[in-house]
Formats: sequence, structure tokens, C-alpha cells
Amino acid sequence: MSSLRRQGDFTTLTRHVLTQMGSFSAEAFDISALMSRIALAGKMIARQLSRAGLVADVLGMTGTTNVQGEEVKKMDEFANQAFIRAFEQSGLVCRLVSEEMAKPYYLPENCPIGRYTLIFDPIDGSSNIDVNLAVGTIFSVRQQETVPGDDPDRDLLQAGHKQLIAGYLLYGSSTMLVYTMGKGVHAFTLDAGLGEFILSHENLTVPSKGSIYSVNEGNFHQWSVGMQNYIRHIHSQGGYSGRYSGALVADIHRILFQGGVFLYPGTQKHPQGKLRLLYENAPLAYIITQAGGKASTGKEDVLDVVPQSLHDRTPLIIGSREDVDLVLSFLHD
Ligand code: P6P
Repeated sequence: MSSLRRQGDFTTLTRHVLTQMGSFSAEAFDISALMSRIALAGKMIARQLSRAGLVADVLGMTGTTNVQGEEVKKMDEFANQAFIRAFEQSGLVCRLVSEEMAKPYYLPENCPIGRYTLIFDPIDGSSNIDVNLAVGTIFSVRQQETVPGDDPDRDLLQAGHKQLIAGYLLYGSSTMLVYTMGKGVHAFTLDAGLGEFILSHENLTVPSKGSIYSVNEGNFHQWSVGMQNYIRHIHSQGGYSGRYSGALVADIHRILFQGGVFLYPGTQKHPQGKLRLLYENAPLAYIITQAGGKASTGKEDVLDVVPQSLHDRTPLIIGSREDVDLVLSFLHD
């Protein structure tokens, strides 16, 4: 279980990152500043969400569709712009990869100094906004690499093990930021009065087994026989609770704290499922794996998958190690 912090121990995000880096080198300060910019974008988004319904440009659609062919909500666009504004003139990040942008967005003023690429889903679960339910942001930081070949962005098409940092923001009853840089998983809660993310849970661990299964059972008849048999098994066993919010970040956050398994399987129509690898499944797999859990596509570890393109999708089975292994045992039968 996580260790709740003592009241009054004001460990800020920037200080925690420097502690994690174990140094005060220029690189450590760059990473700390980078995380601060992510936190700033998160605060801008949280503030806009808190005014939904009161001010224009929060609820509703923009009238455009994104590279995924999905209708873009006003908050999707606002959140995407918040990250662009947070990293312009920062000297930190040279390239942004977003669910909302077909191609990487270069920040030329930061290149080539900015050695990092930020990959993100600005608002995950945006259909929840109009009904005031939790939504999130998912982010991943990778080192910018020059690889042979004519495509300057080819270095992005590498496995999830290449991630330096992964995390998410959850805009729920409180606003939280959860991240890992390979040394455990840590959670911060936004103290709006201070305007700071304060460490609230350190070294989070996923329980080895849980009683929650999180899946959209409306797709049951489109799943493989193995996946259908797993769900039948769960129904017959009893002792499980179904929880599904429609926002990946909220459902994963519950699994991180309480254990269990989240599933977004492939279907006959969409064998790769719906969720995107680079800015949803890979960052969340890094977090859950760092917390002692497991993340699989059903065929291989999510972190081993090498994407063919920026917006590739994979099926996702993620959570407590024993629960994920139980699902896999039905798929491999
Ligand atoms: P469905 C939101 O659109 C999202 O990408 C995830 O946040 C969420 O887990 C999933 O899709 C919900 O998809 O098909 O169950 O509505």
C-alpha cells in the first residue's frame, strides 16, 4: 500500500523530482523544470474544467474532427493548446506528439537544445466533461534521438521501455498528478490555495490481486471466445465488482490504488482495440509495471510493442499481476 504523507510535509513536485534524480546537475534541473511545465498545463486545464458550464468554450464541440476521426471537444483543443503554451520558449522540449495532432508539433525555438519529446493525450475521456465526471491527461517523456533514415520522427517508433518519464493528471474530486521516472510511482495532490502539487502518496504499489474488473461489457459479443470465457468466469465466481467510468485515467487510478484489472480488448471489427499505444497504453503500462503490476496486449507486454506509426492502437489488459495473468490464461487456452 502507499505511504500517506504526514500532514504539513510540503514536498513539492519539483523538489521530489530532484530527489529522484539524486543530483543538482543541469539535466536534473531540466527534468524538474519539465515536470513543472506539465504541472502548469495541468493547473490551467483543472481551472478551465472547474468553470465548465459557467463560461463559454468549455462544454461542447469545436465542429472539427481529429486524426482519430473523433469529434474534437472544446476542452480537447483548450488542453492541447495549454501544453503548447506551457512549453513554448521553455528551451526544454523540442517536439510535442499529441492525440489531437496528426503530426508532431515542433517548437523550433527549443530545438536542438531541447533534448526531450513530450507525448500526451491532452484530455482523456472527454465525453465525461459534459456530465461533470472525472477526466484525465496522460503524458510520456522520451529523449530525442537522431536515428538513420529520412524520417526525423522515426525515433518515436520505439518500444515503451524507451520512456524516461510517464504519468497522468486526474481531474476528479481533487486534482492529482501521478508519475514515475523508473524509481517507483508517486502521487501529488493539487493544493489550490498554494497552487502547488504536494506529495500525498509515495511508492504506490498495486495489490497483487483485486476484486475490481473494469471493462465496457457492451462490447461482449465482439470479443474473442477466450475473453468472453474470462468474463463468464468472473460472473460465475462472484466476489468481483464491475467499475467502468468511461475515462481510462480514472479507471486505471482506481486499479493502482485498489487492485484489479482494466480491459480494453480488440474486437472482430477493431482487432487492435481503441486505445492508443504511445500516449495512453505505454505510459500507463510504465506506471503500473513500476508499481508492481502488469500490462499486456494479450499477446505481449505493452512495453515491448514497437509502433509502426504515431497513432497505433493496441488491446490493453492492465492491473494486478495475478488478475492480468488470469485473463491471459483464458486468452491462451
Ligand atoms: P468506450 C475515452 O474516449 C477513451 O479513450 C478512454 O478514456 C476510455 O477508457 C475509453 O475510450 C472508453 O471507450 O468504447 O468504452 O466508450
